[in-house]
Amino acid sequence: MAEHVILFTGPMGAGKTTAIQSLSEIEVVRTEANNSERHIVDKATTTVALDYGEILVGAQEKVRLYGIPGQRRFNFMWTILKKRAKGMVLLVNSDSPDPIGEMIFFLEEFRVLYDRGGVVIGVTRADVMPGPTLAEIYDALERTNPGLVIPVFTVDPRVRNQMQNLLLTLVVNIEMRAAFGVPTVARSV
Ligand SMILES: Nc1nc2c(ncn2[C@@H]2O[C@H](COP(=O)(O)OP(=O)(O)OP(=O)(O)O)[C@@H](O)[C@H]2O)c(=O)[nH]1
Ligand SMILES: [Mg+2]
Repeated sequence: MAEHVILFTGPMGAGKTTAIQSLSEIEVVRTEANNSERHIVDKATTTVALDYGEILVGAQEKVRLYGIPGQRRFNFMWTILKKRAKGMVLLVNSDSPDPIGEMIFFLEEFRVLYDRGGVVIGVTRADVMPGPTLAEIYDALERTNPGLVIPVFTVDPRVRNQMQNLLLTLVVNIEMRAAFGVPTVARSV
């Protein structure tokens, strides 16, 4: 059975745990603890180690879904989770103080996942607060990472079919690049 290992990244409160919960066909492994930083993101709990779920796509391809803790103080887990993954769903909440800055930060931090497979970006919580437009996001990507092909969607991680579309786009991207050997762009020249 073919298999994909996908990492959900992005800042605290972007919706990584929610997205994996929406997608997974097995009971999700979650490591939630009380959120001591409610002044920064007002939610009851936060991931402290990882999330894990699974979903089958296409002809019996298993996709392993891992989520990182968004808080920087748990970034030792980022190093561990980064090792196995072959693609990334980067979620950025549009009500963050600096959505574009967060997006560029996580893309830089997990850039190896683009080189190994591919990346899609989901802009979340746009119903809570309108953030940057898709055009502004593509401009920022082109400025900071010229030549990379990264689809961007506005999504609500609570809605399963929106997350399925995002995930399938990533899987198709990864498989096309593997099949046709699309080169990855050099970091900077
Ligand atoms: N209204 C609205 N709520 C959303 C949306 N996306 C996520 N949420 C909510 O925002 C919160 C996101 O929390 P989590 O899924 O725990 O976020 P996380 O990225 O796992 O955060 P950490 O584990 O702390 O890094 C949840 O309460 C979601 O229900 C959205 O598009 N709209
Ligand atoms: Mg989480």
